[in-house]
Amino acid sequence: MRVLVTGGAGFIGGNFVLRSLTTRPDVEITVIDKFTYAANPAGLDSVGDRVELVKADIADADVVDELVGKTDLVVHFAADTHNDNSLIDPAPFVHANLIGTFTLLEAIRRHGVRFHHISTDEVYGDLELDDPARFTEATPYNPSSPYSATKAGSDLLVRAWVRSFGIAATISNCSNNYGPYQHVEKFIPRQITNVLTGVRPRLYGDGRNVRDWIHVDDHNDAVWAIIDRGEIGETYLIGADGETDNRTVVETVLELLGQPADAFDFVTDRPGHDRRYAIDPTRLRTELGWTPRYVDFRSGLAATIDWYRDNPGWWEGTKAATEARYGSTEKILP
Ligand code: NAD
Ligand code: TDX
Repeated sequence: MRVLVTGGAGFIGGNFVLRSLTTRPDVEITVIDKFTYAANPAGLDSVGDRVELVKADIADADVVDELVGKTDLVVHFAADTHNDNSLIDPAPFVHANLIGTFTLLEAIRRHGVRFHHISTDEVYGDLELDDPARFTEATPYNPSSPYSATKAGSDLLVRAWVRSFGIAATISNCSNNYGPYQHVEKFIPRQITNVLTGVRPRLYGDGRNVRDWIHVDDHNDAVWAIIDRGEIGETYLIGADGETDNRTVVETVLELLGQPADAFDFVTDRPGHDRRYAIDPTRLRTELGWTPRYVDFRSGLAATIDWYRDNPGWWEGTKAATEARYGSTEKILP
């Protein structure tokens, strides 16, 4: 099977490529990636010539048409992905997430190729801390940030192309991922690499916001379950019952790195900061038989800390610039 992976030089797409080479000996992979600031192709160093890498924008209709025309399946990870950046400059988010997805869908329609669209639970907005509800496939869309609004728009484009043009597509909306090869701008790698470089972790607001953490390999195994056994035109939510508040995550990182649990700072909150995300993954578990392998968040986090400690060469080059960007907007609260 020939698979075109968009955004395969990023965090989740890169892990998808690495894992698929082991779990799926029958696949031949081509990656299309623009290699934005978020890409780090060093993660793919070990794949040699088993993967073809194409440096291009998914909004480039000619390149996309040619690549889609010679594949059996497109798994679409490419996106601009960091909420904080979308609050400073939303333009690249509209370009990659909306125009890029539209460009892919038009090629999919022309060539009749199977499409799987990767999306996020942020399209549903947020939940109160004391709300017993979790997001399901029936939850109405209510995105908060420019990032999540463009992801919601991209999901709706896919749904319309299924209904109006009959393309063979599925969609998954996953909760917050953690694991190796995640950019140091994101919460968990930022705090781990802060401690490793002697900087105190930074918690937005009151630190009580909740995210539903899932290991990136569990996410990617669920993606394959949907590609193999999912119903065309359907949406599946991916989550691993990992609800944890941000302060607990930071305290655990500090403890696992041998630091006092209170050695962190509170900083200015993110504007419009979503309070809580929580996924009900019943459909994925009961209909497709998927179960997560990483059920203990603390040990998954410990393994992730080990990975960042053992691979400084992968992240050191981007750390200073990332912190300089944060430094221009955030202030330590008294
Ligand atoms: P990432 O930022 O680490 O990687 C994104 C990749 O897409 C980068 O390699 C970048 O170069 C590439 N890219 C960006 N714009 C492009 C363009 N116009 N053309 C081609 N390539 C382009 O992101 P990630 O965390 O790996 O997220 C991957 C996907 O998963 C995204 O669609 C995101 O919305 C979704 N998602 C992420 C999470 C999470 O917790 N990280 C959770 C749920 C869903
Ligand atoms: O330094 C920080 N301090 C802090 O308290 C950073 C970077 C974040 N936070 C908070 C904000 C969130 O409540 O931690 C939480 C997680 O933040 P991010 O890693 O920026 O993730 P989030 O905004 O939840 O979005 C992520 O999950 C869904 C991904 O970045 C998205 O791409 C994905 O769709």
